Amino acid sequence: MQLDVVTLFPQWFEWFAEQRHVTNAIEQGNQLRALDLREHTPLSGGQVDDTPFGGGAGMVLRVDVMEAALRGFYGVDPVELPRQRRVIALTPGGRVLDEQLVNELAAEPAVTLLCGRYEGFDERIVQHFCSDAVSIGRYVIAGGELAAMVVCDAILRKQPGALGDADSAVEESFSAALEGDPEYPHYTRPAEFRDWAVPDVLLSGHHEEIRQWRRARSRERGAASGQAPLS
Ligand code: 6GU
Repeated sequence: MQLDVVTLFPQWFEWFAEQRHVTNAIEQGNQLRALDLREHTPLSGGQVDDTPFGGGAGMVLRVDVMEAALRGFYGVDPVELPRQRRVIALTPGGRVLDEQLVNELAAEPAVTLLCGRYEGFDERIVQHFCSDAVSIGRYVIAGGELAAMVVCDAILRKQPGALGDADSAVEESFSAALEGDPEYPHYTRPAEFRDWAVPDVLLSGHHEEIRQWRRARSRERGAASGQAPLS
């Protein structure tokens, strides 16, 4: 897939792009680009934002600047863009990212993530250039960049060949294999440590009993988390 991030801080993504599952995904033919929102700005001095109409705190990313950026990167009128690829505004008020949305995005051939800063986007950006607005949770962080990295990480690790062990994404938290429940607890050596025992069943070698024990612990965690399982 082609994954683009439009950001005022493209250099932040250099570190991210060096992470193993990301380099693996790229070697498998996926693409990750951090595109500089300022590169095509029509305003002087690299200006990208402005004060909000109606007053209030903070600065708002300008629609003309985003239009110029998207037109510059993709060579089309950006109103056409949501028909060609998923274009996602990262904003705290958006659809909350979960495993279902990650799976949906991971299956797309092309996704563009727009990072908000300051008070966010001029609403016309979201309305006319985007297919979706996505949030990584019900709290506010200073900008969309870290949210974009979360989305990129979640999507790229789903790409074939991204993880060292192909099975690690099969039976993991929230997967269909666990019916949407969180993962069961893991233990490794040493089997004896202080007086904290490893559950006997895991040392028993009885694969079916282990499977049942894990499924039960996974269900308990799902119930305790208060989150509905996958439909
Ligand atoms: Cl996508 N952006 C910001 N600024 N804060 C957030 C968020 C996004 N998702 C949760 N909080």
